[in-house]
Formats: sequence, C-alpha cells, structure tokens
Amino acid sequence: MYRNWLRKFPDLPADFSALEKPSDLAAWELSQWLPAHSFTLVKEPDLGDGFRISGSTVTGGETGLLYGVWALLRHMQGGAPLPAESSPRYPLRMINCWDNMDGSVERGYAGRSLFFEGGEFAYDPARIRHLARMMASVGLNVICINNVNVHEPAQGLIAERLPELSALADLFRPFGVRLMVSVDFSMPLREGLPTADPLDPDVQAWWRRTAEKVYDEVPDLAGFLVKADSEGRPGPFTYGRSHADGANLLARALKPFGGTLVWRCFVYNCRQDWRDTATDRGKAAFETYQPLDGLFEDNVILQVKNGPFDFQIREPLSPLLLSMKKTSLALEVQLAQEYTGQQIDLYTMAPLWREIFEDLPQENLSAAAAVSNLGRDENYFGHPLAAANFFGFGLMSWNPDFSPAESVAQWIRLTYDFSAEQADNLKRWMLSSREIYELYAGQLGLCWMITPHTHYGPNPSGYEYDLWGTYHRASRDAVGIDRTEKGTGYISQYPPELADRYRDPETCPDNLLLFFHRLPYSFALKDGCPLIQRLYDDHFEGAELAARMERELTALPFPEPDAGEIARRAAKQRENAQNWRDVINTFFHRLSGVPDARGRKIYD
Ligand code: GCW
Repeated sequence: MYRNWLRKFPDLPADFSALEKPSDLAAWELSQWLPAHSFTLVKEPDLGDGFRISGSTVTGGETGLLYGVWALLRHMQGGAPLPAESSPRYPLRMINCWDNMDGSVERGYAGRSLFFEGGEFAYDPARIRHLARMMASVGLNVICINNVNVHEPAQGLIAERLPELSALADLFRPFGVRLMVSVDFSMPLREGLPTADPLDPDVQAWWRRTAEKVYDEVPDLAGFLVKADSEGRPGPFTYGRSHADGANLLARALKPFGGTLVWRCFVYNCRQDWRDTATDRGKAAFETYQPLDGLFEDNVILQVKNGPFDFQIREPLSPLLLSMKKTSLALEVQLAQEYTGQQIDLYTMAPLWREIFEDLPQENLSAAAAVSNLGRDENYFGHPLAAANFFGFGLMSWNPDFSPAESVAQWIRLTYDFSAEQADNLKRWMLSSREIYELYAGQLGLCWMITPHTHYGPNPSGYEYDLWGTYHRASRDAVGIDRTEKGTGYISQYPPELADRYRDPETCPDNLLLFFHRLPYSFALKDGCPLIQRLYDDHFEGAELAARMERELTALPFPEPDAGEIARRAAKQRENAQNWRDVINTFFHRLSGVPDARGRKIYD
C-alpha cells in the first residue's frame, strides 16, 4: 500500500484487537522503532492532547501520548526539532470531506470517495486506518466524512445508517480521530415533521431525540457540521429565523453529549444581477453574522472561509474573522485545489496559511478546518506533492507559528531519500509554487478569471455576466472593483488600521490592489510599472517559471510511481500556464489596445 510520508514506517498490524485507544497505539508505534525498554510512556490524563518529552520519558494525556510519540518519530526519521513540551493551539483540527454517498467527491481531484460508493458505505479498512495514522502523525483529530451539501442518502447517516457510522468510527478511534457528520437542516421534514422551524418545540424535541440516538451508537462523535441557507441548502431563513436560532437548535441537542455544532458562514446571494454594482458578495458573511455576535450557545463554532469570497488565489482575510469577539470561530481553508490547479498544478499552501495565521487574532479561534484533498487514488492526493498540504495543515493547525519552510522540509525528508541539494531544490520549487501559480492564473488580487463551474483553466469573461456575484469588471480603461466607501463600502467591515491600509492604493499591497480598487491601466504600481504592463509581465514570467519548474522537477530522482505522476502533471502545468498567459494577455490587450512594452507575442 502507498504510504505517503509514512513510507519509512512499518505497516500497521492486521489485528487491532489489542489496540483500542491512542495510548495503546502510541506504545505500538514506539515499540516498532525503539527497543521496548528505552522509552517510557507515562499517562497524565489532564494533559489531554498535550505531551512532555524529557530524557527517555514521554508524558501525555490519552491522545497526547500518541502525539508525543509522533513528535519523537518525526524527529528521528524526518529530522524535526524535538519539543520538550507541546500542546495544540486549537482543540479541533479538522478535515472536512466533501464526499457524496454515490462515491463522487465534490471538488475532489484525487479519485472517488474513500468512504462511499453506490449509495453505500464502501471502504477498505486498511486504507482507512492508514489515513487515520497519517492524521495522527501530524496531530489532526476530527474528520467530517460527508459533503456539506447533504444529498440523499447521506441524510440517513444520522438515522438508519448509524450502525455503519459506528463501525467506521471504531476504525478511527485508536488514532485519536473522531468523526463528524454534515447534517441537513431540513432533516425533520424527511422524518415526517411538518416543519423544520428552529423555534418549533416538536422540531427541538426531534433534534434532541436524534442526538441521543446518534450518541448511543457513536459516543465520541465530534458533532455536526452544517451548511445552511447557502447555495440552495435549506436553513432557518425559510422560517424567518436567524442563524443564531438555527445553530442553537442543533447545539442544544448536542450539548448533553459534549458534541460541537460547527456552522458554516458561507452565506451569500447566489442569484445576483451583474448589472447591480451596489451589491458586493464579499460583504455578505459579515452582514449576516456580525450582528449575532454573542448570541450563540457555547458549543457552537462558526466556521469562516479564510477570505470573503471563496478560496481565490489571493483574497484578504475575511473581516468576519476579525470581528466576532464573543463567538468561537473556526478558520476554514481548502486543501482541495479547486481554484488553484486541482492537484495537477503544483500549489503548496503553507506560505498562504502563514500569512493568514499572522493576521488572525487567536483569542476566540478554537478550530482549524481544511476541506479535504483526499481520494481513492493510490497515493490519496492525486499529485504526490499535494500530500505536503495535508501534512503541513496538520502541523500548522497544531502550531500556527510553525514555519512553512520547515514543514515542507520535514515532509520531503520523511517522503524521499534525497541528497541535501536535491531536497533543497524541491523545497524551493514547492515554496515558490503558490507565487508561480499566482503569476499566470491571477495576480494583483484579480479574482474570477477562471472557467465557470469546473474552475479549471482561464475564461476571463466566464463569470462576468453570471449570477454568482463574482466580477472583475474589466473595461477598455480600467479593471477591478472599488470596495472603498466610494464604491461598495466593503472596506469599512475591517478594523480601522487595516481599512486605512487598504483604502489608499499607495499603501494597499500590490497583490491585493485590484481586489480593493478599480484602476486605470496606466496606474503606476509601487515599482513604477504601469498596471497593464505588470499584467503582461507576470503572465510571461509565470509561464516561463512553470516551464523551468517542469525541467527541474523531472530531473529529480523521484521513485516510481511518483516520478511518472509528477512528470505528467508538470507537463500539463506548463501547458496550462501558457494557456493562461495567452488568454489573459490577449483579453487585456484587446480591451486596452496597449502593446507590450517588450514586444513579446500577444495574440490578436
Ligand atoms: O464555491 C463553492 C464550491 C462548492 C462548495 C461550496 C461550499 C460544497 O464550488 O462546490 O460546495 O463552495 O464551500 O459550500
């Protein structure tokens, strides 16, 4: 079996009867590596996920022992620095799978679902255990197994499918990983109630009974995840109720069992008229949730995407993450490379998360969630190097100060037997891959130049006259959207210092310029380069770098099957980058009529 960054570790045993809990597994992992007597494991339950390593003793809580052992193993095998003590910054470190029970994966780029096929549970227990081991090795502790768009028969996961859910939970449990399920807000209707109104006493009683049955079968379920009133999903708005009413309904049902209700804040009008320039989709989440701050039960976590739109190549931090002082929050990022090359183009995310975490107030952030990039492909991730995103997310949701360079270096050392020079070369390309992608697929904070629906490849007018609220409004003279108070007013959702920084094009970082401003093509950027010339230059440079990256990556001695996969994907990426370059350059050239100052080929 393909083992990713655990390839140098021994196989898990086939018989798990003696390995019921994380501390059992901690002892087993250690015994494979070190003579049994050289390390002692001491359980100190109060430490929870945390651990201490001193001399030849690892002290930790039930799960902390397993994380402590993995810290030790990553140190021995991957050269990671060994902490004397450590505990995670966020109690919940979650992977959100968008898997449907028919076996498809929404925005999945690594094959079909690892859990489902043909409307049924269908999995290989050995692969599930391996996935759980990968999670434990980097401190991840929750997996939501089904799509937030809950299509039948997935509603049944909390009804007639409970025994199967319980069997899957048993596989994850020894690794300290708890299951979560996405539930549908209108579930009471499915079960015969006339309404799903959160203030209706029968609905409340129904959710309480349901939670009781669920926890009878899966006593350590992490909780429910909900996408409500978003992109056609049902929600409390149907009944004229607020999202605090909706979230609290489920939270109260889960509370007696210690369950958490994770409520996504991805709410916006997806039927906008492109002619309406006053409405700004970016403002929607803040407008919906900020007035509700303080009204949520204490086991509610509001899960907010990192940016105000939708995992675009470059977005500013969502202002909602900066403004909910009395509510627990989860940061949501996307490992699935929906808008960033779909696990064909190389796009290493740790540098992106570093920026996000740097700007993020930590006080009420209690969880980090990542939309999964997993699938049934042999290597789980499609692109062999996309595994580093899963790995890095684990390390950075344990410790958001973790260095992106160290996370990538550690992953490479664990995964491949490279010389220092080869490893360095790979690390350099991985760490610069995000900027390379940005150069050819969207720079200066310019979003939505992508092909609608598939979200792969360039189509600069594709979303322009559509109803999704996703416009760049490029014209003959100018491009971008004015989001200052003179425009849509989005900027006023930020705390004053940030708003001040973004408001003035002179102080707004170039890489967000067209997100916040509408500027003429002649506008001089910080280095004096006219805007239109930068658009051309970046696209030429991005395509050149993608070609160079292909040459250098394919010269590295990757073992098979990785070598073949990487070569195929790097070649496709080179073609993609050329296509982006030509389509976008021609688009702007046709609009503006401005020639490239360096006389390079732009198609008419
Ligand atoms: O942008 C959209 C994606 C949808 C996804 C949605 C979400 C699960 O294109 O596929 O649906 O985001 O985050 O809910």
